Amino acid sequence: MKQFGLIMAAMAVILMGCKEDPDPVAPTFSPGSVSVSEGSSATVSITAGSAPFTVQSSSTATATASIDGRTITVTGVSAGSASINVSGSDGGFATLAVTVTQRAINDPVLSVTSVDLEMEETATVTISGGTPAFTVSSSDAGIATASVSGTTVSVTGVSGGTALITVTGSDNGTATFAVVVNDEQILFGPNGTQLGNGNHSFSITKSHTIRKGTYTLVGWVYVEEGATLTIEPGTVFKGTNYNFDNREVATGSSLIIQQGAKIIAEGTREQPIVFTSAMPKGQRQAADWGGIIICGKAKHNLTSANIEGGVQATHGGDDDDDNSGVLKYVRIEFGGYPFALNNEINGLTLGSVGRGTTIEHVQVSYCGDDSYEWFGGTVNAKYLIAYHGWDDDFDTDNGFSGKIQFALSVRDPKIADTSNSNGFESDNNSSGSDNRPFTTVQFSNVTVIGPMGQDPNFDNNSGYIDGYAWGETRTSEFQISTGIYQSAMHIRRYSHLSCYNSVFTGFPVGLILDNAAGNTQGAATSGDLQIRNVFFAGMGRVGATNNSTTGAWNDDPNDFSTNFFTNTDFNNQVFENIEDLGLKQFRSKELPLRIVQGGERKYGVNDLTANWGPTAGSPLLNAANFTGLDSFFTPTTYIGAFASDSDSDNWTRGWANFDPQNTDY
Ligand SMILES: [Ca+2]
Ligand SMILES: [Ca+2]
Ligand SMILES: [Ca+2]
Ligand SMILES: [Ca+2]
Repeated sequence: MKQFGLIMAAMAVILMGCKEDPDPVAPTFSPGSVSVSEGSSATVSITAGSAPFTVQSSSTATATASIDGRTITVTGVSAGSASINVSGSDGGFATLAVTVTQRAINDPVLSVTSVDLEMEETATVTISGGTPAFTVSSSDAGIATASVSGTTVSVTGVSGGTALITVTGSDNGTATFAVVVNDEQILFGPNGTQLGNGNHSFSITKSHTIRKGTYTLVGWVYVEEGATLTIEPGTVFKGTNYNFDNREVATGSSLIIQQGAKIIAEGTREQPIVFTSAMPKGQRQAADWGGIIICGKAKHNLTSANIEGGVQATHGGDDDDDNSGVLKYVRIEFGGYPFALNNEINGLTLGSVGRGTTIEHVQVSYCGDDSYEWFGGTVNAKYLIAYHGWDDDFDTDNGFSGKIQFALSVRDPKIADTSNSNGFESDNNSSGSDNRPFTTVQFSNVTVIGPMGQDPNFDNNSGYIDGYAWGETRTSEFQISTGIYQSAMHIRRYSHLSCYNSVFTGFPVGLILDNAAGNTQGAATSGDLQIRNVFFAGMGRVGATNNSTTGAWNDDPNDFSTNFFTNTDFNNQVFENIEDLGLKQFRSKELPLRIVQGGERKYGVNDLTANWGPTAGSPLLNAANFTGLDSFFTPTTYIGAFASDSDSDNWTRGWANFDPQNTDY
């Protein structure tokens, strides 16, 4: 027993000796080694050995290490190999192998792969992805320059050619995009915000796209055969009076689309394309600039055809299907400049434009001549507005044979032209000869709100019709003369115009089938000229036979025009009072008066109150008839331009502007 006790004591001494001086335990790791990329960190657990530990990198230029309890954090610095020396508190030691891999480069991602630019034009490209901060460089700053702010790259076209723009991130990731600069300069001025260089005949010979923005239109800008001018939605052009080529006489700037050229001006209801005055709001007037002239290759009945207005632009040919492009959701305001007496630029002038062309949702406002004038051609149109024009609203000449449905005209009673203002004016040609093709335009669903009835003080003479004295302070070439009102429809000089399912209010005369030159009345008698399902209301007289510059129209009870209009076979109707039509409104003057000229408040219509539709119970409802009209015309049950006075039937809403005088452009 004593011997057993000695053995136990000896063992205890041995065990106690072990505690006092153990062998060091080398640390072990999980995972056993580590791979980390530049700039990233990884953790490793120490699975054996005595805490606390110390760590030390063999190469801090490659990787650094820190310790927290039994966890090592390794951070990659640059590609290579290193080892982390790990020492335990018991002197145990081990090395952790570290491999640092190259950081993955994060290339920038660009919003486009290429940009088409005009000279002087600036466009932006957005960077997503990549590693800020970014730098940019151009392969040829003589073609395009580039700069970057944050994640937005701006590029500006300098001269024709292609440059490669390289975007580099702080991690050296790169991305490139091409800038193709059109080699024909059409934009000038500060930041390329001027279309045309101001020359008398500035030619665009190549295809261009005008990016959404605000531009001035300067001089006469011609788009030549083979070229297409595309305009992005929401673009605004401000037309100027410009004294170019050192001429003493300024000329209203205009955009002229030549035969064989195209304009693609396709706005939207939310983003119409606007051509307006360059004058500040409150100071805009009719005839502040020229207008838009489009020339096509369809037929006309002239022998040679240079378009009216002083520009050099021929029109006409044999291609009735010709396509001059698209005008859609477009407004033309304060144009219509009188280049010479009886030689005016209208708001929209269409010379022999073919039926391949699209014209829909166009508004011409405060035009210094006719709002629309067609010289020959076959182009059709829907949804046209002529608002507060100076001369005639819809003027058709020289064999125009297009079809027009859904059109609105609203006259300003204080504005009429020296040539007498009409809703329709129509000729076959100036001599009234039977040159072919005849003017055979067909209108349906037109609402024309004439001057009478809008203002109880209306008086058809120069004492009342003062045109707000617009133009009186202008140089002679921009003055526009006032005159008097004449008729809803002046059809003369052998025109074969036809009109269906339409309503006209408040002119001194409703219909003039004028036989002074050419056999217009014969065309009516033979049925080549048709007026069917047309309502007149509040006219001074239903018909008169001849034009009058004095306003002295006869009251002949056997007047041809009156008898024709009231022929019961034709379903036309005459209402004594405009109120009888049940229109939502017909008095612009009772609407908010917002135009200010010389401190005086004048007419203007707030877009929110603009509604010329029929109210419930209107005789215009269920009065239409489309027998004999072709498929261009959408059959309606109603007469006039609008199905009802509801917002949803008001096709002017959203894109039209009935108060452009007070619009910030
Ligand atoms: Ca005209
Ligand atoms: Ca006219
Ligand atoms: Ca005319
Ligand atoms: Ca006229």
